[in-house]
Amino acid sequence: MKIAIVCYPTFGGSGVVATELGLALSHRGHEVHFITYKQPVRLEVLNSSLHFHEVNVPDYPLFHYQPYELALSSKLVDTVKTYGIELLHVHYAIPHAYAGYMAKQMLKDQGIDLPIVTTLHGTDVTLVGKHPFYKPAVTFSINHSDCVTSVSESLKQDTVNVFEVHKEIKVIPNFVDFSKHQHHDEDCQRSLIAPDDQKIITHISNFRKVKRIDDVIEIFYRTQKEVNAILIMVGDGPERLSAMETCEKLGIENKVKFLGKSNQVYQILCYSDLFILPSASESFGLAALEAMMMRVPVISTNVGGLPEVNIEGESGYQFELGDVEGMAQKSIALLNDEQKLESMKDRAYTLAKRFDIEAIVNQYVAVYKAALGH
Ligand code: GMT
Repeated sequence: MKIAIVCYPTFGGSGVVATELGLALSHRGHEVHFITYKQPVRLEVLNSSLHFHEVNVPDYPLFHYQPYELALSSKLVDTVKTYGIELLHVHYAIPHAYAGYMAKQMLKDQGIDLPIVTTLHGTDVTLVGKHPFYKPAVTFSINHSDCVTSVSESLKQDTVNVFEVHKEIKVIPNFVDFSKHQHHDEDCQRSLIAPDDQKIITHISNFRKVKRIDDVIEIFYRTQKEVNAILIMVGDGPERLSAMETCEKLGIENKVKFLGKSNQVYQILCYSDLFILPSASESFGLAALEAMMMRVPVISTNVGGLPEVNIEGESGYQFELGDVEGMAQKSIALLNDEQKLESMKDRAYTLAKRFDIEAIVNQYVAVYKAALGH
């Protein structure tokens, strides 16, 4: 198949999923075309079955807001015609599903049928999409997609609750690639980061309000009083600066390392002992799954799709939103119990295998075939 993928090219989960899916499809012999404003961060190699087409939005002084959707839909039309694209897969409804619909209509005018698969990722429904300014357009683009998928049962339910959806939503969970990333103790170089007797706690996110960065710091603050530990903060976003200030106020700035955006998340997870994700909302929690794949147990809230990924008492523990004391106490207990920690690391790894890319890519291919009427 010749497939065009539209996604955000940044470090966010939806972009990562879209890119890894495209890579896997190209390995299976499909021709994949990424169409977005920048080369996706995980798309390192381009070849005859893996293309990138940049969407340019020239600045024009008349416009207060530059019309990205317009440029994207025009680029889609051009690319579909030039390369004979058979199907469009858009990740994140806003504005991609809308631009996809416009492209589909323009192509229809020229006698070309382009089926659209829309994958909902989370904040496009639970946060941004339900805003009254966007809701009618998002509802419309969901209902006019040929197939709609969501990354968890929880997100499917949220979508049905928020929008008047007439389309069936198929749940296809996010995935990880075990063939690319394996935990090998000998490759971890843990000793470069911390001495043997020090535990390593990690948090990875885009540092938005929804990630409850204050809770991450508070959980660590309480934990480090009882356990010799450091906290590694990976990612960047609006809450980073105030989190750094809080660490200074609490006198733990030497124990908290802010690494910023990193291409080395698997390397960092490899030497981590515990992953913290106290989010206020999380449709799936790809970062938690990536941690589990690297044998890192997860302390998380029980919101959204997190209970579908992090299994209570097995791969980690779940708490009510804001229960920093509960999360700290469980972190302390687990990090102080070497045997329990080791068995939970093993179980986290085993449970991550439910989301191995091999099985999940087949589900997307089946959806593509259905959209194409095969
Ligand atoms: O977490 C974010 O804010 C980024 C966002 C994105 O679009 O990249 O993540 C969403 O999609 C991910 C991939 O499907 C999910 O794993 C995240 O749980 C989801 N984030 C939220 O629902 C807050």
